[in-house]
Amino acid sequence: MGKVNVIGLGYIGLPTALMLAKSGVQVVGTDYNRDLVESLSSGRLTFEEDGLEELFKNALSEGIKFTTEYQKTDTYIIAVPTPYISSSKKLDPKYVISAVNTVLDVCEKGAILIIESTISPGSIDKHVRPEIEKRAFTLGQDVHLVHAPERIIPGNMIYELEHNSRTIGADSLEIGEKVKSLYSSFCKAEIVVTDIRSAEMSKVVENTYRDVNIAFANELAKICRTDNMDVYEIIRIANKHPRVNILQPGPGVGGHCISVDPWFLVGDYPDLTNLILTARKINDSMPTHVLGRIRDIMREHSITDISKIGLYGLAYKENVDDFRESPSLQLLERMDEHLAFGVKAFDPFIKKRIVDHQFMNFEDFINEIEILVVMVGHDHIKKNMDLVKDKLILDTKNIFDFDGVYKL
Ligand code: SAJ
Repeated sequence: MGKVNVIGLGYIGLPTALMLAKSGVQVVGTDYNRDLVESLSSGRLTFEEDGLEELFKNALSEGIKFTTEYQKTDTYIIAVPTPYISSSKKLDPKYVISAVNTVLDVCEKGAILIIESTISPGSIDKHVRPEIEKRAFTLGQDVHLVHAPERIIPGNMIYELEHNSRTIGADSLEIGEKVKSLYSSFCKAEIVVTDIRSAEMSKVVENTYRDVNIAFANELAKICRTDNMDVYEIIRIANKHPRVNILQPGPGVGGHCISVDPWFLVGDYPDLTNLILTARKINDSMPTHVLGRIRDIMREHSITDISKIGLYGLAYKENVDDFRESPSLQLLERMDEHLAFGVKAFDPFIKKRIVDHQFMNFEDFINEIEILVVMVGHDHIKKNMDLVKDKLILDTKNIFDFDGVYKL
């Protein structure tokens, strides 16, 4: 294999490109965002992630390059966004299609196009193969398609790139094995080679499994609330059983993966997805459940002023700065629909203003509120518990263990 051209330098493409480079593979990273390319070329990272800084330095010293141009080579990794259309719940493959077409403009004969972006099952057959055929390329000769879905979790990406098992879906075993050996340059775990449809489907199934499990935990939280039982204690005990592993309830499910991928199955198999659809609905109902809990606390303490409520955490989960589909944003949207304005918000990871009444300083935020609603369990709040002890606290993440704290 010659040099690898990684297309799309976001949350997945960049760490993958850096890992390959660090492992001695010749890598060029391409992104159409000029500012991003300039930033990376001058040694500035574009997002925060544990261990990314060091990896970046290593990759730079191994000679990784960043550009807006697609390279002429025989191996491409495409990690562009796959947005989903919220009205139809379908995937929008436009960035993948345009990346594939641009690769076809420049690639060498026999090139391998590895698609890492999460796609709905069947997308390669439906959207990618026809593009290639339209251009009169013969699949399996002029160009080979591979789907190698990523599995890394924001917050622990670098570790997981090296230690998570991976799936490679290819049309032929020979190409599958070739790509497997490329990924083995940095991935120390098992790499399974399969066909493309199985790779697409297993990726979506993994995230759907997690969504359904979280929905179960959230439903238990609601049941326990009505009868004053401690859901965390119950899950803790149930999980002692060797074949039970219930996840944790929370204020909702955010991020660009678990709250999105199950919809692909619902969209494509509407008559067969009762459980999956119900799980989605339960998880989407959690911000409203949190609102109900806030209302309970306000009533109990005769608080009527909404501006006394402070949401802690705007990110979709702990210790990341990604706020896509975050439960806090979902909650604020629902309040907005009910003309309930003025809730304050703070997130130590989010340095730009994304909502009204957002504070940039934690102490100022705390001084202004009476009810602290912990939506995200960042380490920051765990270290600052002393500062909030005199507040009414609704802890949706079960991180406070002192008396008087309200839970989900
Ligand atoms: N959450 C709960 N309860 C839990 C665990 C999570 O409410 O017990 C919530 C989180 O707070 C968050 C959401 O679920 O709002 C999703 O967070 P997550 O940490 O479970 O997962 P993601 O979305 O960051 O990453 C997932 C991972 N998939 C699986 O674990 C099956 C990751 O491995 C994938 O690479 C990623 O999706 C992806 O890109 O598809």
